[in-house]
Amino acid sequence: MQTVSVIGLGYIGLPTAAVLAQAGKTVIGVDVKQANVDAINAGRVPFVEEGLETVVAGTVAQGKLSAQTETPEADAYIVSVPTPFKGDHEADLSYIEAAARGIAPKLKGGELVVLESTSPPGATEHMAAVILKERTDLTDEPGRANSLYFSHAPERVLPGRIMIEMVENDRIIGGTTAEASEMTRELYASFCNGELLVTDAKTAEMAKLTENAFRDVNIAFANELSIIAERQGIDVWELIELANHHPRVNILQPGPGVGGHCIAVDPWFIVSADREFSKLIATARNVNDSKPEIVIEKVLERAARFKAPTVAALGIAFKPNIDDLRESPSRNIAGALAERLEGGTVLVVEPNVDELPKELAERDNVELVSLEDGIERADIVLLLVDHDPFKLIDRDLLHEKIVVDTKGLWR
Ligand code: SAJ
Repeated sequence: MQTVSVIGLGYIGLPTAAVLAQAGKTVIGVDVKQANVDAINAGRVPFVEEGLETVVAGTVAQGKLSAQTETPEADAYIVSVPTPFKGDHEADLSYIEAAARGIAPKLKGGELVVLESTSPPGATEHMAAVILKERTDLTDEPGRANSLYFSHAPERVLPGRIMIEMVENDRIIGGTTAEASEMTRELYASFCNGELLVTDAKTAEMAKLTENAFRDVNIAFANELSIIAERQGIDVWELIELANHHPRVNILQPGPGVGGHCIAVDPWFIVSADREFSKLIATARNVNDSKPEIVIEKVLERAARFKAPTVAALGIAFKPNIDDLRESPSRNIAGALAERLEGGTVLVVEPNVDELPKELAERDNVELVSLEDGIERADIVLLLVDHDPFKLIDRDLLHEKIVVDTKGLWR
């Protein structure tokens, strides 16, 4: 497996392509966006991820990494495309199907096709079925000249630490056959120093969803506590800190809601696979999704005493110290306040971006401002994300302000 094609050059696909190229493979990345393809071929990365651009620039210069819009012939394919929702929180597999149809005509027999996208149970077999339907001359029975090999190898890297975790994390590998698992293990061993844990495809799919559902349920517990504690007049941060001294208690941190494209999404794939028995997982999702409205109402209540309230919304990324605004509860809170604050203004402070997302930019009562400017002009300072620069502010600046601190940063 010398030539590897990575389909989908996003937050996961591009780092995967880069580390494979760094490990000596010839990597041809595929993306539908011509602008991304051009950027990568020029050694540039179309988004922020610590340490990635150096590896992309280096491997492109060495001729080990290139990008194109057409699926090429390769020894192995890694599918890393989005799995968004459709209908009632069900997984939309159309991007996986499109990738599979792009790969099918290029196959000769002997190739490995790995699904990396987070997927509901059964998606790897579905991808295999799409390819085999197009190529009735090929088979998934191992050991023949015309055999294909399919597996799932979910990524588990944390945005902001992708280049480290891609190499260091243990990895789950689930083939639809033992032979497919073994080929996948061999491919990932070329760059992954973590343990490579082999199972079947469906268990691998479920394992990834389970990890994120576990975290979501734990955050929901913290968020539920934050609601109860506030009503009881208790500081939730102190409460959690104290409880966490118990040797077997480790509660996560509450906040304005759960964002990103993983923790807020993946648990629904378990729910949609078995609605009847996923009660806890579904409830946790709903608790976390209820948090933004609670924050909005608290700010509206505080703002009622002002004729033309000005709220500084500190942070609209989905978590600290990144520029990723996708599925961000803070961004939605800023938008909702702009809409619902009568005669009000929202000053967005987000040190990780240069411009506001469209729905905020097009409102005339929303501005992107510096931290100093935002605090100075605000009646209400609403802390939404615990970005590092917010930790260090001079607390005296907050004296005259109404402060709503959703992360307990300034306790
Ligand atoms: N959050 C809290 N309280 C906490 C921790 C997080 O409110 O105590 C919020 C964050 O602010 C954010 C959301 O949860 O809005 C998710 O952030 P995160 O840091 O928990 O996770 P992600 O989405 O960046 O990455 C997760 C990781 N999964 C786990 O930790 C189990 C990562 O390892 C996965 O690779 C990634 O999902 C993915 O791609 O699935």
